[in-house]
Amino acid sequence: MTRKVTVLAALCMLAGCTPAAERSTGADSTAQPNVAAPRADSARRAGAPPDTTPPADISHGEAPVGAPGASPAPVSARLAPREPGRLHHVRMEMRHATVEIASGVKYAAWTFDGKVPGPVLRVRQGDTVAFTLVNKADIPHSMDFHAAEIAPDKYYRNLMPGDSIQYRFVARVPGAFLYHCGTAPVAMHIANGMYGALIVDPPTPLPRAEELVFVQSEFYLTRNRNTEGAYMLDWFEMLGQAPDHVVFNGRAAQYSTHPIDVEPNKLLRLYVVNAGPNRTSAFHVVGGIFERVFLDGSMANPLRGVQTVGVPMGGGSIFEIRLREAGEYPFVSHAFADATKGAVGVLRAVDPNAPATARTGPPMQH
Ligand SMILES: [Cu+2]
Repeated sequence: MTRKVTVLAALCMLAGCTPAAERSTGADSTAQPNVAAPRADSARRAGAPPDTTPPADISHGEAPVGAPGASPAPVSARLAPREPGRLHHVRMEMRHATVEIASGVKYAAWTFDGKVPGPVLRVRQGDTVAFTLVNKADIPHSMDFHAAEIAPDKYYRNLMPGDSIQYRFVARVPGAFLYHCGTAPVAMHIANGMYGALIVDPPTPLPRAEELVFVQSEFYLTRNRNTEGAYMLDWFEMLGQAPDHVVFNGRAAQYSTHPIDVEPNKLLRLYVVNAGPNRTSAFHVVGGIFERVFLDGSMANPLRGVQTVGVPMGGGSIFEIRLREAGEYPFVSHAFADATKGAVGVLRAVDPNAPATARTGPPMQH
């Protein structure tokens, strides 16, 4: 038991979190029972009310919605076409980097290629991935490709600082797959930002569509920031599964403040991968019904005509939908605590032939 606590404390120090003994004497110890009092730095805490005052003038407007013509989001959700060829050389560096996870909120992340999530990869069923992984961080890390069928003890092993590994695998199964660092404790490495999506297309192309990719994940923040002003992982909040931010593509509500323009009635295909580590994504588009859903990426028996589909941690589903008229359509995790914490965005269906003044309809009320 003592050793367990010691190991946990060491891991905690590694992650910069606050040990339990310190927390019990911290600022929150004076909080009244049964009162969800925001902490001192409440502006970025999940316990604080959302800063939509007045609320966004849109149903399900859990975050401010950008004006027409808003600049693109910090991370593009557009899924790029696959590179030609059947052999894909992929090189990734694992390094620690400060990233922005919500407006004005910096986080000391562990990353693939300096980004959270890591780069989106795309291949076709039967393609070979020639992978090189380099550890530029000062602690061990590794890689676990859900799209691969290979022996973990050979290929997913820990790389010490400065080490690298090279191997190949064939992407035999189509789908929307997670990749993540698999170094123990895995929850720590995922919660710190080490994940991404690998899309494997079927050999017969799916119908032509506008394609977007969303990786959902969570952040659990320490009370204090490091010398660079960045928050770190609070290990105990992570164990308690109470994130401060739940995000698509690494930043809370970025597609609400920067809606994604699409066309009415055009087929959309959304690849939704959930890195977690703890929260299921109850993926839903307000004002739409999914025509088809490839549940957890399976091409065998798509669901047809469904409203909300759970994407589990470590899973990825492919959603096809058409937005029937011009307007703003929020997409959310229908676990609304998580939407409030940032798992929300807006698809803005804009008729390319409509005058700019007619591009948004009247707000709906529920
Ligand atoms: Cu790692």
